[in-house]
Amino acid sequence: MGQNLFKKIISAHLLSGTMEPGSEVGIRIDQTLTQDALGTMAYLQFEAMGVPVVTTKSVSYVDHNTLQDGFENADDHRYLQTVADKHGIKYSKAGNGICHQVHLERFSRPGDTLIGSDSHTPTCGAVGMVAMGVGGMDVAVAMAGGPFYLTYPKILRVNLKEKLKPWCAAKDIILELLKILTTKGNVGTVIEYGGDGLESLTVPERATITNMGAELGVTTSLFPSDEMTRAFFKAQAREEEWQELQPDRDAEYDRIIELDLSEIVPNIACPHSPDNVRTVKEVAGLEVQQVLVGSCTNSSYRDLMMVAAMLKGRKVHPNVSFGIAPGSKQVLSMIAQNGALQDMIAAGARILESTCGFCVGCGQAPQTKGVSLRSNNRNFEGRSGTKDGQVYLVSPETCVAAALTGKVTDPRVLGLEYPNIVLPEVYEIDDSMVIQPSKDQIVAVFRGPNIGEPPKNSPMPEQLAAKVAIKVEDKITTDHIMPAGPYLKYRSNVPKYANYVFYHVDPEFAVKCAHNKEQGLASVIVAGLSYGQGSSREHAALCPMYLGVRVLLAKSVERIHGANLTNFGILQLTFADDADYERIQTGDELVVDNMQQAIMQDKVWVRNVTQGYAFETNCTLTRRQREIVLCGGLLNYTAK
Ligand code: MIC
Ligand code: SF4
Repeated sequence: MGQNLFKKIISAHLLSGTMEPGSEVGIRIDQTLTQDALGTMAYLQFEAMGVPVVTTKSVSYVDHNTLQDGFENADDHRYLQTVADKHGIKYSKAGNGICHQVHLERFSRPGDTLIGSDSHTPTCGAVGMVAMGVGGMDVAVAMAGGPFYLTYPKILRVNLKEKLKPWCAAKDIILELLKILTTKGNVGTVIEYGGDGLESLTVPERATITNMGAELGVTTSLFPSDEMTRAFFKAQAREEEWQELQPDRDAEYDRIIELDLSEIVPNIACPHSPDNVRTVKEVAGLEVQQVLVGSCTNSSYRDLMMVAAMLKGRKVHPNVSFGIAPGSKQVLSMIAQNGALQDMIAAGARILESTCGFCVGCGQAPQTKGVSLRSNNRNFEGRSGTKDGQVYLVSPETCVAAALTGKVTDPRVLGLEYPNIVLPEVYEIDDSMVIQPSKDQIVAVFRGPNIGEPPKNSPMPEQLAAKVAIKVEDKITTDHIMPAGPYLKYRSNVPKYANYVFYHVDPEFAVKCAHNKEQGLASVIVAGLSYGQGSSREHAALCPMYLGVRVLLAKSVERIHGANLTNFGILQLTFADDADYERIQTGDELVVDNMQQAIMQDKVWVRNVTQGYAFETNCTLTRRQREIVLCGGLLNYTAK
């Protein structure tokens, strides 16, 4: 049997382990990326490792929070620039664009491995890279030359056939897959796309699909590197970095799904989950108050040319606020030069900065109960900044249809001529907003008062006594655990940010943990299925750790969040019997005895002292991960 593409790339980077589903492999990392909201912690951790210059091709982006409402944000940016300069990291200034869009354009390379402290890092899988979202600590270790460990996944092949009909977009393909596979239960899977349908899908369209693999919860998604990829590299003046990469014809897969592109119709993910997908036709007629095009999912040159062509000579509906955030300076500059930007402005669109902005709740919060149609990838409750905001996820085509009519509208019924968007043969190349590092060891790293030390955990005690501080249900996202938006500016200040853990779920959470601490008890989080979906933000582990959380008891845990918990020394256990989830209550006091021994078993017994019973839990960590947890996290483990 031949090899699939994932296996080919991993075997070229394999440092330890066997490539079998479920076993841990260590791999060499070629490239890393970070963004401002999670970069500061990654670089503070990197500094703590004492390595002078990174061993990887690394880029530090500023794209998430550029509002600079107060000194914190600007201070963080200056810290990032100086620390990058000193340690050999390229620095992409605010305004240069969204990390995944820029990385795809300027740094991606078929066959390379990339990890990034952002869950949408798999976007670069569009050009045949193995690109994965991880916690900042893992990025720090890779930059220092250490291996990256992952559980070898199962490979799901998605065979695409035929081609999309007019007005049906790449976004509709990935929404269709979300309908089929949902956001739950795909941990430990990698998606490889193949089939004749590839021929008609351009690199930016492929990137929309790999980008939202993050919402499926898969480890990564990848496309082969073919002639379409070559054309993209040529147009980016980087043809020499291209190489062809295909799976073997008789490659092995764990599962195969067929998807007929000609049957895909405009789709819409309804509040409050990316897998709550219906057809646009089913939701048509709903009044819309806000439309936003942008984010790392849909802000490419192709997308914005489509938007401009649909807007040309028309006006945005009087009741709609329509914002457009181009994905990168390259995109913005090109649409400015070819007149497309003017068509947007004339139609009444609001031109926003080339950043994540609205997507991460930095501005553009919708009105009370407002319906907002967006081209991005997440519509978790409250993420927009308005708790009762109703966010729907759609293609740029469907966005414009709503912006013009004021209602959810299937773009096929608008009666417009379908624009023929031709991708440029040459993109505008100007990398002047990427600052090359001096690697000068005497550079003074700027540290504003908002930047603290990364807190360390203590080793796991031999007898762990803890109290359940919160019990939550299924599909708790990292946005529930560690809200972004207005609190983003505290990302470098853990003691301050920790006050907001579970802020919108139980505002008393931090206080309860502090109370447990006073009584000499650790805290426990109890959760349902798919705990920790969404963002890679390690603060969702780091801040609970700071508050004294030592154990997560859940029905299941998502990959990146699970890895972050281990990195910060929080033990994750899953219920052997769901009935035990039902029985346990907030405030219950729990005990795990003989931790050194207990943690090395696949079954760990937990005593519920309050209710007077003991129950069994599963521990699925690898031996290395168990040792990390015992040490109280990766920093302690590495030091040891
Ligand atoms: C997101 O889309 O949720 C973010 C903001 O990009 C996060 C990173 C973060 O929390 O800073 C992600 O996806 O990892
Ligand atoms: Fe930025 Fe949104 Fe993409 Fe996250 S999902 S990287 S916030 S654009």
